[in-house]
Amino acid sequence: MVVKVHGPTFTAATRRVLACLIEKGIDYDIVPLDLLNRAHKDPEYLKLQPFGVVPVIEDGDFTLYESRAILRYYAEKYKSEGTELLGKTVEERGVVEQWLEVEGQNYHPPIDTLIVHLKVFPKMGVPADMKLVEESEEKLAKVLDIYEERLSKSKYLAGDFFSLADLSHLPATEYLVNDIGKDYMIRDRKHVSAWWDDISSRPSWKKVLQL
Ligand SMILES: N[C@@H](CCC(=O)N[C@@H](CS)C(=O)NCC(=O)O)C(=O)O
Repeated sequence: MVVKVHGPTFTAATRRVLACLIEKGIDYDIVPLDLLNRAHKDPEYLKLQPFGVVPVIEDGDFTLYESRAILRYYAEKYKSEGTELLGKTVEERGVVEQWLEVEGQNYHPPIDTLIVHLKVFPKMGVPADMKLVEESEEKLAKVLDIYEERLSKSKYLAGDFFSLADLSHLPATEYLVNDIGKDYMIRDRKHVSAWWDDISSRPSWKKVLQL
């Protein structure tokens, strides 16, 4: 069964899903959506994703949205295929889940604000709110200090194995490092920097960036 992934390949949440499918060796077809022309607000698309955001997957008759839910679904469904992304014990699974939550709740939001104000708004001719940018950078710095401490003791976030927790960080960190000029936030922290070099050099991520 080929999985249909609805969403443009430059968006963070779609890239997160694609990285997981590639790690697991699952075949997929991308259904591109023209966000500029608001295809994600089209009634036909809203039948699949009623909140009008990307991505959504169709796997036969089964439909699923929310990128992190999709990661968990495929990592569990194809547990013994491709890269093991959930850990081998319930404790490892618990720690994977912990860092997946940290990514969604603490890491992604300030980066998202930076991307909107430093990349999206300039393209639309909307002035960035520099106070908000500064506050988001401060918030992110505090989060990254915690990551630095964690990664000084553990090669990956959940332990000595690459997992969904690390994978989920790839899209936002890619924008932070290579798109909005905030690479020093990663590079100034030795262990975070080494971790980023490691996870971003995985073939799956290189493939996502080529799509
Ligand atoms: N929590 C959702 C977030 C989805 C999301 O915000 N997608 C963005 C692209 S990364 C989007 O569709 N933006 C278009 C819009 O908000 O109109 C997920 O992880 O799937």
